[in-house]
Formats: sequence, C-alpha cells, structure tokens
Amino acid sequence: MITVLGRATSVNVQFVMWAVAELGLEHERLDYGGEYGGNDTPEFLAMNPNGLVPVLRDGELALFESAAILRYLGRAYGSDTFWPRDPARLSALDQWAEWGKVTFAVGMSPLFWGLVRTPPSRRDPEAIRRAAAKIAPLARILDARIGEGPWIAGDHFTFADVAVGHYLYRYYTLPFERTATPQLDAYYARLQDRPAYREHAMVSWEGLVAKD
Ligand SMILES: N[C@@H](CCC(=O)N[C@@H](CS)C(=O)NCC(=O)O)C(=O)O
Repeated sequence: MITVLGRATSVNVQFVMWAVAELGLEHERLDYGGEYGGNDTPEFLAMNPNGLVPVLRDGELALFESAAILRYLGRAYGSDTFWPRDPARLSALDQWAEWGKVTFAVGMSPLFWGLVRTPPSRRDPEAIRRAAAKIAPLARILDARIGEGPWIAGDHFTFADVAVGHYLYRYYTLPFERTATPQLDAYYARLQDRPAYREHAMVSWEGLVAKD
C-alpha cells in the first residue's frame, strides 16, 4: 500500500496522486501541510527535512520531491509503455518531464502566487501581465510538441504526460490572458477524459485564495 502525505490542494501532491492513480496502485492520501499542518514534526522532518509535501511512503521507503517520486513510481511499477526501459526512449520523454516540472510549472508559479496567494488589494496587474507574457511562448512550445498527439510520446500516455499535464488545470483556470494554442487545448480536453486526472489534478484552488 502506497501512502501519500500531503493536502489535495498542493499541485505537487496532485502530480504524485495522479501518477499513483494512473498506475492503478492501492493507495491512501493523508492530509498534511497547509491548514492541516503536521509537516513540522520530528517524524515528518525525518522523512523530508524541508518540511514540504508531498512525501510518499512505500513500505520502508520514504521519498520527497515529487519529480523523484514520479520516477520511482515509473521504475517500480510502470509498464514499458508508461516508463520505457530503453534509455534513449526514456530520455526523449524525460526531457519533456523535466521541462514540464522545472520550466512550465515554474513559469506558472508567479501567476498562481500573484492571482491566488496575494490578497486582492496587493495584486500587481503589471507583474501578472509580465508573467503571462513569459508563459505564452512556453505554451506555444508545448502546443507544437503535442501536434496531433495524442500524447507527448505520440500514441501512448506516459509519465511525461503527468509531468507536463499536472499544471494545465491551473494554466486553464487561472484568470489571465492565454495565447492561442489549439493543439494544447485539445490535449487538455483529452486529459479531462481521464478519470485519474479529473479526480486528482483538477482540484480547485478557490480555497487557497488570499483575502484582504
Ligand atoms: N520541489 C518540491 C516542492 C514541494 C512544495 O513546495 N510543496 C508545497 C506545496 S505545493 C508545500 O509543502 N508547502 C507547504 C505546505 O503545504 O504546508 C516537490 O516538487 O515536491
């Protein structure tokens, strides 16, 4: 049984939970972090000295860093389709997984913090505009890569789709001006056909909105 420690509203928890569910693994998720706390106890810090969620437990193993957790899940439980064993095939997908996590998701962070975590009176429309201008070329890169898709790898859904797709719910629901990306729009629609995506990645951020 896999245990994920972390609140459902955390995008990094969503990343891990979506992967666990796509792989069909028996699991439980426990609320830690945010309003629930529990991530500053000696027991939690022994698993993740950063005091951040998610943490994944699998038997004796405790792991932090959502991208490392995804790679563990792929290595331990992924089929050759989800997590190719061939190094060249794997790496061609891994570059997109890395891009999804450290380029696209990081590029989205100022929008999330500026529009959700900042109280209305302190929001900075010019900073939001700059962040939206920076994410636009990244969205177009992803649009071009998706092409006819249907998935990052072409025919098959893989771990790279988790890494690239996990932030798209916020990308498409946060109130900012998006560039035209018809192929990415179609990809996001396909993701929404996946029950695991709907349940674990499309978690409302409304409850996280800061108030004055
Ligand atoms: N690089 C880490 C980042 C983890 C992280 O920043 N987690 C946030 C939630 S998304 C957190 O724990 N915030 C404090 C809290 O929820 O109490 C990862 O990908 O797992």
